[in-house]
Amino acid sequence: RAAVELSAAPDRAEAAERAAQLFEESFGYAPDGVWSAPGRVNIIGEHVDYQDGLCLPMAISHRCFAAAARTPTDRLRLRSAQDETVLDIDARELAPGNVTGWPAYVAGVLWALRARISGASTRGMDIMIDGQVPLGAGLSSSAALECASAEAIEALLTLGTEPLDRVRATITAETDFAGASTGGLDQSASVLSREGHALFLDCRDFSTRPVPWDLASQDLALLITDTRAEHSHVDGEYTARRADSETAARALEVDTLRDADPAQLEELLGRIDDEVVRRRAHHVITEIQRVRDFDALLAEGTVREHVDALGALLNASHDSLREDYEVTVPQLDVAVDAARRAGAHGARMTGGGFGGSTIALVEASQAQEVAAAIAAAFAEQGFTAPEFFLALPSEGAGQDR
Ligand code: GAF
Repeated sequence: RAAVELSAAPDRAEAAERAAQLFEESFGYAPDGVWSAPGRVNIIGEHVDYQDGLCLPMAISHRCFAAAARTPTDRLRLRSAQDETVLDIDARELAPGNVTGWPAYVAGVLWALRARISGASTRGMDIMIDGQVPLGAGLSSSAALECASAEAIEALLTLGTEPLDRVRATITAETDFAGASTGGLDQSASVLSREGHALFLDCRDFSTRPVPWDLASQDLALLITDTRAEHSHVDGEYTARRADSETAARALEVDTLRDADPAQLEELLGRIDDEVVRRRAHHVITEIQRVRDFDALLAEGTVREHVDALGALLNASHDSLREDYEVTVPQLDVAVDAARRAGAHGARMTGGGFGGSTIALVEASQAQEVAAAIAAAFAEQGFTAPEFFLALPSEGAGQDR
């Protein structure tokens, strides 16, 4: 089989330098600083964040950079290295609906952060975005954009917010300003992740705990496959799944499915009349339990020591998302099947689904082979060629220079 490329993210320091240069070329003066935030993969705990569930994401090495400066005007001026759309708006007049496209994800953060702080400055700023998280790959390029912007805005306006305030503001920006539904998984991962660790996230209160996830020292790797099947969860399917899970919670007379006891699963499911809603509930309740089980294994030993059991949980998560939650597409299923057949310990889709990426837990020495097997399966099916990355657990949002 032909060797495939496992793409690496650009070097962080070099990318920050580039963002500063782009700012200077575009605005004609040097920025006050450069801030960045990473994309993420979710290792396990999918489509549970909006039901107060548990998730285990990690930040990846691909980041979005924001070079920015405070200005003595009232204007918010936004530019991007990836898109020609520019924004130049009176910063005092930001309101949901008056900014569209990618700038809404930045302007919305300014709007949401200011709303949290009484008497916050409304002075203007210039921001140049350089997004290095692959777009449309389900790796949270929009959360990275929001969270890099939040770091820059916090620093420029010295608002005094804590990381968790920024998580909440970026969620509000996405749901109330940009108009895309989201449960908070992506923003939490982008802001709160620690290098070398996965992030145990309790979506009930967004409390977190770093979980050691150093695969490289254990000769293991997490292979990301961007299936290149365009995904978009601004569309109706994501909203429909949320609605189904809310219907299930009402049928079970709980606030959210987090409160449904997995030990009573069969009895609880028996109380849901609608067959589709019952399957949706089955996914959410069992997925939250899988995160507990995954976390318990990691608390008890290394990934290497529990690699088979961890892999089995990843597989079960994908199968549940395919059969019960119905958020996979053929590209996701083919990538997962090919990875498993090529010897991955476990593989699953990651993120919202309907396209996007998969992850596979593999022996480091077999990453190439597994990627080649996925590429071959895609060629056989006539799918667009996928792209591959290694997921290295990276640091959350912060200042670069
Ligand atoms: C998308 C959403 F933005 C997240 O909030 C989460 O619901 C995820 O899909 C599914 O786990 O990434």
